[in-house]
Amino acid sequence: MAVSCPSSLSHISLCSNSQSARLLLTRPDKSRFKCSASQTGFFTRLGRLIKEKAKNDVEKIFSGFSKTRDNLAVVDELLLYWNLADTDKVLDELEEALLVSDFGPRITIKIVESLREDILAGKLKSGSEIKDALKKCVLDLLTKKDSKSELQLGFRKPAVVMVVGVNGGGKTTSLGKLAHRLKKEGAKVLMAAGDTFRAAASDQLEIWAERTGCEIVVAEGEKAKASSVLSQAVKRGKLEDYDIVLCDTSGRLHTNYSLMEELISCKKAVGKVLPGAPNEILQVLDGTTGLNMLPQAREFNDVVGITGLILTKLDGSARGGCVVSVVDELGIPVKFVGVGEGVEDLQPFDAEAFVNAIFP
Ligand SMILES: Nc1nc2c(ncn2[C@@H]2O[C@H](COP(=O)(O)OP(=O)(O)OP(=O)(O)O)[C@@H](O)[C@H]2O)c(=O)[nH]1
Ligand SMILES: [Mg+2]
Repeated sequence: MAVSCPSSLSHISLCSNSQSARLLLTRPDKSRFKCSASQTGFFTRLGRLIKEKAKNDVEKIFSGFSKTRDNLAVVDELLLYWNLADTDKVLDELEEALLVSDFGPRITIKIVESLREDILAGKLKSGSEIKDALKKCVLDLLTKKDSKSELQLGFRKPAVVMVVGVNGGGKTTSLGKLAHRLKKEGAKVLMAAGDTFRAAASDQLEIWAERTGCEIVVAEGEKAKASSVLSQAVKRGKLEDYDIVLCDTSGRLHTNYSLMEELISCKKAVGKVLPGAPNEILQVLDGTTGLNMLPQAREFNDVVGITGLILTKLDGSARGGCVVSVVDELGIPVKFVGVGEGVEDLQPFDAEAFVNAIFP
């Protein structure tokens, strides 16, 4: 297994050349955080820092939801002239607006019926009170599950994050953008090119490695197994004191049994090198696929246990309601949203900002 280092060190073999590994271990790297034993909160802090920064960037996060905003603009019109006698008609139209925005039938009914109950009980007496209740209802749905939207990186280095999902959803791109964010916070990041199916896949990740100034472990030879690339990367991460190893994987259909089995081997291989790893298995879901993402997420979750979601392409034709459906139906937190193809276009998910963005 060769380990490719695009920056200063070219092709060393970790297995056969432990001398190189030792050299790398002692190489000073001033730019990164120090993580002493007393700083057990290093990873917690890293996850939180990233989240806080995003709050400054709310507009950018949800500029992509213009379609959703248009669909939901009807809510303001409906509520502006609302009076008690029109309740059924207004709630019917609200239901339609939510469905068109991909809220999904289950959630839509939940929201509309809870509003109806409060209106009839006299708790909501004006259009603006109904809108506030609607926003609160959506926010509650997004936050009620006791799930953490910050990255959970554990307390031991290196933390290992696997990125999984169906073909073309944005795994490699999201991994690159995530590496950029983590690097900016001072973490020492290693990438692992675990997509061994497509010849061009590791080239694509190498471009991201160069762009973000990260090192990368790639497969040696065409027949290398994904699980062995990932386990080599985690070994190197351990030996060379990396903070985080980000593992890319091949796109696979959730209905393809043997490919899903391969994902289990990847997870096991990583855990063998570092018990407890991976710390996070993030599933990438393409926001433009709407509610079709639900069965994908369910299947991946059943097979490998998904710890967080990255919803991509929200800058495109995605409809925001699917975010609510995914969180409610699966109980898995959305940790990041992809809002473009650039290096900065991955934002931590902030439920409150999201609700304010779709119901301005
Ligand atoms: N507009 C937009 N495009 C994105 C986003 N994320 C990824 N893409 C694009 O989607 C395409 C597929 O992205 P990849 O990262 O290669 O997807 P993947 O899941 O790794 O694909 P496979 O490895 O083939 O399964 C690329 O053209 C990306 O630039 C996003 O948030 N917004
Ligand atoms: Mg890929």
